[in-house]
Amino acid sequence: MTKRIFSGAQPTGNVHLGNYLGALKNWVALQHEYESFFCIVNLHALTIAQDPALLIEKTRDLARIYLAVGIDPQVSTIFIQSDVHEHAELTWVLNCVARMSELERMTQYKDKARKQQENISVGLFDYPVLMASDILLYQTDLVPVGDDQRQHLELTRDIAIRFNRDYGETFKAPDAFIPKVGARIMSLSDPAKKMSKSDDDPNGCVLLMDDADTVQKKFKRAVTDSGTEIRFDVSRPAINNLLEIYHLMTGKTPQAVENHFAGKGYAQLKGDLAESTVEFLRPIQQRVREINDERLDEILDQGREKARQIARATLERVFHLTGLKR
Ligand code: ATP
Ligand code: LTN
Repeated sequence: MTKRIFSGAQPTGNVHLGNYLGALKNWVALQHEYESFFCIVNLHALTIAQDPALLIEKTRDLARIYLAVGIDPQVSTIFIQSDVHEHAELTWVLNCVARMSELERMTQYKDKARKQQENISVGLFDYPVLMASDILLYQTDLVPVGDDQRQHLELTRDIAIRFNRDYGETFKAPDAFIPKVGARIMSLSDPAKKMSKSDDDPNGCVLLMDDADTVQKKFKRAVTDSGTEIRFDVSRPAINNLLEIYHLMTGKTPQAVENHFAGKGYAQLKGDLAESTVEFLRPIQQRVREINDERLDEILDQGREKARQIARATLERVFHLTGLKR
């Protein structure tokens, strides 16, 4: 049987190079080998305050990005999380399987809670259980994500295994697919932090929809390390990050990248990086503009129906085994 992949992104901000290189790029590459489900996780977005009208808009924008980067709706299912009620329903059941102590250990929760202090929603705490429900509903084999999601995937496996043990074999325990290169693209303004939409400094993060001037400006301002040699070196995280992005943008091998920059300076690296990124983004931005609203609705409607069918079957079994339904 064809194996399945499931992944998702939150419609909370603008998609950046980190999201693309760590996750979306691999979704596109894997979609022809696997039966694929790509979700816009708007329930997750609600874990921090959102403007309702803007959330609707961002949800559709993210769907356009999925299509523009190359997710093919003929082979992959694209849908909105809140369109499939089973996600919320399974979350309740799995809330009764997950342990407080497990969730308290989640580093993403700890980081986000530290930033919000006063108004940490229960939803933010419960975020990983909702994510486990997303994945487990579809009997997923593989979950392509960035490195920051590793711990959530381990929790998902633990929840699946515990449910199966306590109630009977139901869920597949999924594996994470985390790329060797690109799983953790760092901020251009602080290479100790990951590139993130929620970063206070907008210059750290190159957005897929940034225009050419903005891309150039952001790379120009990128911090660098001491030393002048341009080569891959993990002990010089700023240059390493820029080279990693260049390698992924151009498809040149690391050796070819080093040869290209041998004897050259940082200004050249930043200029070339900006140029290849602008070239890379141009067709994506063009496609975003071309996607028409009706076609988008059609794709999301079809996605919802396909996703529901599978989600319903899993939830039926869960309700049956837990005594929620005869
Ligand atoms: P952000 O921190 O940018 O707000 P997020 O993790 O909250 O991102 P999502 O849109 O839900 O945002 O993430 C989509 C995917 O992008 C996930 O698989 C995540 O692991 C990946 N990702 C996020 N940031 C990076 C990064 N800097 N490098 C590589 N992958 C990343
Ligand atoms: N937590 C993920 C987004 C997400 C996800 C999922 C990823 C929600 N549900 C299911 C893969 C599979 C993040 O990247 N922030």
